[in-house]
Amino acid sequence: DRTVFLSDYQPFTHLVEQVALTFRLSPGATRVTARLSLAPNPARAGRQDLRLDGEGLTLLSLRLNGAPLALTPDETGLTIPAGLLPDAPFTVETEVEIAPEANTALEGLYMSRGMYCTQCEAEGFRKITFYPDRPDVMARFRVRIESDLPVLLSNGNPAGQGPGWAEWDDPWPKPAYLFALVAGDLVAHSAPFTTASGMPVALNIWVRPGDQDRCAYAMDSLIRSMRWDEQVYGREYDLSVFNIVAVDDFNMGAMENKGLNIFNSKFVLASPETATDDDFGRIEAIIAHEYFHNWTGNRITCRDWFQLCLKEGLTVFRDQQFTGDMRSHAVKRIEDVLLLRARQFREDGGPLAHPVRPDSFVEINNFYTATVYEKGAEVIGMLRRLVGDADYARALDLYFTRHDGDAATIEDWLKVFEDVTGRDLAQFKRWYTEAGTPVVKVTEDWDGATYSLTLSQTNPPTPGQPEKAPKLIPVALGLLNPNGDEILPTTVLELAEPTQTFRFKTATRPVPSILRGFSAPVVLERQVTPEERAFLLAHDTDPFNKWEAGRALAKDVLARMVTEGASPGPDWLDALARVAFDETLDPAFRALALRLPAEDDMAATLHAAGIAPDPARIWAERRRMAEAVARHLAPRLPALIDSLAEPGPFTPDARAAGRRALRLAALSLLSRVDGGTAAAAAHAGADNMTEEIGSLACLLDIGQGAAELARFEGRWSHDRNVMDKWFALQIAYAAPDLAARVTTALTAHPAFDWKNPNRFRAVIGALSANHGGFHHASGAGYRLVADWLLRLDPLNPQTAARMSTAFETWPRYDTARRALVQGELARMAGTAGLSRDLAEMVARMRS
Ligand code: BAL
Ligand code: ZN
Repeated sequence: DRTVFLSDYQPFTHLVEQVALTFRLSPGATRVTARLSLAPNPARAGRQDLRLDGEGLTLLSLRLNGAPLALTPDETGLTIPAGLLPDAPFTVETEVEIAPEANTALEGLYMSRGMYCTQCEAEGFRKITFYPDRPDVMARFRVRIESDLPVLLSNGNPAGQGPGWAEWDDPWPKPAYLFALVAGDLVAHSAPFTTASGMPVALNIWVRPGDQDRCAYAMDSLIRSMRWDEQVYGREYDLSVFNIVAVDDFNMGAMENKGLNIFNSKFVLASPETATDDDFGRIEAIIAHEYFHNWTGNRITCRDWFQLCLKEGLTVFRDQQFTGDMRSHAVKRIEDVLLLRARQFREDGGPLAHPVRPDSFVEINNFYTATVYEKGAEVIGMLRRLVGDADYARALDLYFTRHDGDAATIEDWLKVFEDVTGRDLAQFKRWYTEAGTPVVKVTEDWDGATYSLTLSQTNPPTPGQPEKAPKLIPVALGLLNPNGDEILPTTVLELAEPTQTFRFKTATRPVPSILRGFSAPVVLERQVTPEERAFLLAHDTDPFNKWEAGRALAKDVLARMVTEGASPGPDWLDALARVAFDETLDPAFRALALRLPAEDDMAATLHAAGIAPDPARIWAERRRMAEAVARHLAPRLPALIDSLAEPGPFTPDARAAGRRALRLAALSLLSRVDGGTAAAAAHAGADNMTEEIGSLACLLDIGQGAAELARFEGRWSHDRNVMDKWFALQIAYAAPDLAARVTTALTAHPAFDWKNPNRFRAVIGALSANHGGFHHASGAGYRLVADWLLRLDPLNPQTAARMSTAFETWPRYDTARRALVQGELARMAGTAGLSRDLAEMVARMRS
């Protein structure tokens, strides 16, 4: 059992002052020499063995203070016994051999189409050399790379180069997980930057020759991120160069290695012809996220991997703020909550639920989750609401001055808030230590003079945490009077007890707008009439709750369609039409309001109401709902579509993107009544990928588009990122009965390179995201996904394990489906040689 516990933490036995690495690159036999300058750690009493992590390394030589040592590593590392070690600073030198071309796990040093690159977070550095591979060991790295490839990059500042070699020196002590190396035939898209205090920085985005004209948006996003962090958080960049490299084979979105960010190419490369508005938005957000890590993650890192949310929650929160400032806070908040509910609430309500700060793990790669990231960001948003903007800013300043250069903990983080505000945050800390989504029930009363709002919280049991104490929940409240005037502007109530009543003097019975801005990641339960929801949709001054009211109405309607065979009534359709055609509202907001509830969301909602969801029925009723909306809005859709046409060349800004989003939402509805005429015309005339693929989706959704799909493939077969969209779209729009068959056919396509994580996710991930198809009563969806996970696992356990979360929702469904999922989980668990990654996930989902 390799379970690691937070409670077992001890500082490392030694300090690493300096690391000198030399790489002699060769695809099958790369030599890595490492010279570590070490000293006993005064925090650990007595003489200690030195344990260096190392996996899959062929040890060629080992020296202690220059003298050869004959020691044999074990499966996971190398121990130099205390008896051999001096009680003073000393050096350890190793030479190892590794084979990057044979590294299919994409962790450590590997190759992606002829270029070398690395991924070390969380524990990949141990696959490169023997080293204390833990984040609290921070050292200065100097790196020499020897290779004939033209571009040789590592962290820090350039320290010399010549034919066949380059050296890099990183002045900032860092943990090994932030190490990076890239070597390849690359070209740079470059730009200069000057920091607020006048330091020049060379910015480079390195890509394959031919891709350099698709970096402008990423570069612009980087420059805006750097300026924003100076202006909003007072954080400047701290090296003379900042390099970003785009690679095609990557397990994650991107990685914040110090001074050398490595990105999945799909989050760098963009042109109007190849990238959608969503792609542009994600590129901006991920470039910002990785850049912001330079302070929240790199300058201040995590003491141990249990503290992962310290850097991830905070950095997600920061990138959300940035996107809000760049685009629209209202739209960004709605999109973030949609994602939070779709991913994190789903995780928190199932067998994989874990606290934002877990207290044990088998494989840390399995904890890069929506809970650590997205709920981690929500927790910071709550903290900011509780202390206010000014104290949040003061606390962050204190965090940066107090902990710069530290490997810190959640306790350190909360302490700066306590010190700045004088508040005791012990109760608030439960958000970090307890899993599960709290449910807040609302009852209310008005006696003619006083309005009483009673809030009660329950904290559901989660794996390993049957009982929970009440949390401190900030509930942002506004009150409207019946003519729509706001009589109480947004006020933060602090719900700390199991039940609390809040009273407000008012001579009219108010309509409450509760949990404005989604002020806490909770489920709100309240009996609300459709009339009141429609009132809030029309009048709420809080844009999130205005959208939420419409959302709740739509979910109520769809739930009744699924459970009672009801039909959408005119009140809801009229309310929706009013928003759709309200020109005073942001088009992006209107597009979001027109988005129908997702099938997976409906399944969760029905399950919460005690009803086993029938995926086929949800799919069919959701289509019937879309058709009813389409018929109701149809007469005004052509004019709306025309009015949203963008004259002039494509721009990726939020305003233009919002207009395209609404135009495509309208086009999708119109397709249901015009037989696809308008969508086919839009597709033929599209001059950007947003409209090209958006109109194709409209056609696929009504069972058309075969010719367009074929033409699309012919046009884009040379572009991997665009072809991922082609694969995913066909599966996303396949009807439940066809989804597994369409997927199987696409896995036989010559371009289905299943070892490439993006392509694997585009196909197998698309099937698991097709709710009706994945949960098909035949079990074909479950079987196909499990087959492919088992095939991928020996090569790339990290991606296989992450994608296994498709199965986490099984407790929602009927006995037959549960048995089918349990059968697949048992089959996976019983497979010989299953990776630690996938084994842990499967075990957690079975229990
Ligand atoms: N640190 C892993 C990638 C990211 O969250 O930025
Ligand atoms: Zn991150």
